Amino acid sequence: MSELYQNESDVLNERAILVSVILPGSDTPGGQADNDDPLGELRSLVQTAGAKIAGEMIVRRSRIHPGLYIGTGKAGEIAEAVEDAEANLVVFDADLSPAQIRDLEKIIQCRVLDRSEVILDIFAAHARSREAKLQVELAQLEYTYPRLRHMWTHLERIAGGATSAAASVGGIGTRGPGEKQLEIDRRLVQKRVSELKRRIAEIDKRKQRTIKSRRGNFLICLVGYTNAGKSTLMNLLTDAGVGVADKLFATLETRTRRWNLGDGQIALLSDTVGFIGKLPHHLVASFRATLEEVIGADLLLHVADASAPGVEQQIQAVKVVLDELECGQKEQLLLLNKTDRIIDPTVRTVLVDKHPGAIFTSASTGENAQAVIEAVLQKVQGRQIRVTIEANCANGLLMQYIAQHARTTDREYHDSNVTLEATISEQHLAKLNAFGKDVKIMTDIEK
Ligand SMILES: Nc1nc2c(ncn2[C@@H]2O[C@H](COP(=O)(O)OP(=O)(O)OP(=O)(O)O)[C@@H](O)[C@H]2O)c(=O)[nH]1
Ligand SMILES: [Mg+2]
Repeated sequence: MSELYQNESDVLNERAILVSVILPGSDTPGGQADNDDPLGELRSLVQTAGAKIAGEMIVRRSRIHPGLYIGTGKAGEIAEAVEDAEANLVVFDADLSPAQIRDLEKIIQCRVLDRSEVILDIFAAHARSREAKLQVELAQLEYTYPRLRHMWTHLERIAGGATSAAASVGGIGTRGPGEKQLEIDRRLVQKRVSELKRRIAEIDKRKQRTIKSRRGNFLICLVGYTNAGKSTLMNLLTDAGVGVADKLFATLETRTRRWNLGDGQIALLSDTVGFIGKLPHHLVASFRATLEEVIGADLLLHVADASAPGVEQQIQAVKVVLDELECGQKEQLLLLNKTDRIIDPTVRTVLVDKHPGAIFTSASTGENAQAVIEAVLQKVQGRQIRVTIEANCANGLLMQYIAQHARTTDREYHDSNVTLEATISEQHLAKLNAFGKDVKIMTDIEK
């Protein structure tokens, strides 16, 4: 295979064979999202990471082989497929242990990557902000490093000097800061991990402060499977000018914009990193700071690609991640997006039955944008309550909050205080309480 590495462009021309292992009773092998096309998602991931698909294999097994993940015979078949297709990479739609990868590479005689390594590689290529870069570096050191380390020494043996060329120009699983650490001693890596954790925690704290300073605003977060159309919807709803791409994980950072809902209501809308099935637990943890907005949100807009054959599995995968973030019980609206792509009308009927409260949208044609605004407005305004508010006029922030969020029907001044008869939503009322002794609320005239 060394002739494949003759020059840089050859090295970049990665040709991958995809392997999915299906076990009995597992409907969603390896975290893929579509039973009719078990390798559909891995294919998109690998293409997004920049490799060409040279072949695909589906392996059915009664159980996982503890040493190799698949049996020796199957590993031999993959080795043959690699040779026939002139591939230089094999990607498994599962998470493999470093030892499994090492042993598979011995038989297959080329690089073997697992699903998480491909995802991390995409994250590394897409990370722009300092925060995202630190998070990717941490995740790579914790996950990829033990694998890369053995891979390097091993590949040096099987491919001669070829891998150093591969390292210098990059390939899937070698991009990002992880590769720089390869020569560094494990102890230094541990030191770097602690340093990264400390810096991420600092950013996290700053973020928490920003979120707190937005107290009084209604925070809405777009969440959903990667490529569902979150950023496109954000642009449609707020003219945000956020980057959109037909790639997985186009967005790696949260962006927040003011959203004028009309009727005097302003909310904040955040776009977030997309979710994916079977994201390794610590990867979710690394990106927790990025998802801080989700944790602090008052309402989640769950965007799903209604035209994707695996939409139900994608919706479930998002729910699993939300539960992991302890946000599963938050107020939510499901937006079934990309309706312009649905050709078969029964698809809609089935979705309506399954998700009665959902809104069908198309971020491309603008279908139902108004319906989304109205549904959100209802949530923002919540149940309106009539109250009597006694407030200290000297507290400017408090007066401003009342002016923005309460509808006053009557007011009476006495000394430095004002007594207002007003209508206010439950959420805003709860936040009004946070102004402490400067405000007294009487809800005895609740409707
Ligand atoms: N046909 C159609 N395409 C859409 C629609 N919404 C988004 N897209 C396309 O789908 C692709 C992904 O859209 P994004 O808005 O980047 O998706 P995202 O959910 O932000 O994805 P990540 O940031 O990668 O998680 C882009 O090519 C969009 O143009 C829609 O309603 N209809
Ligand atoms: Mg996006």
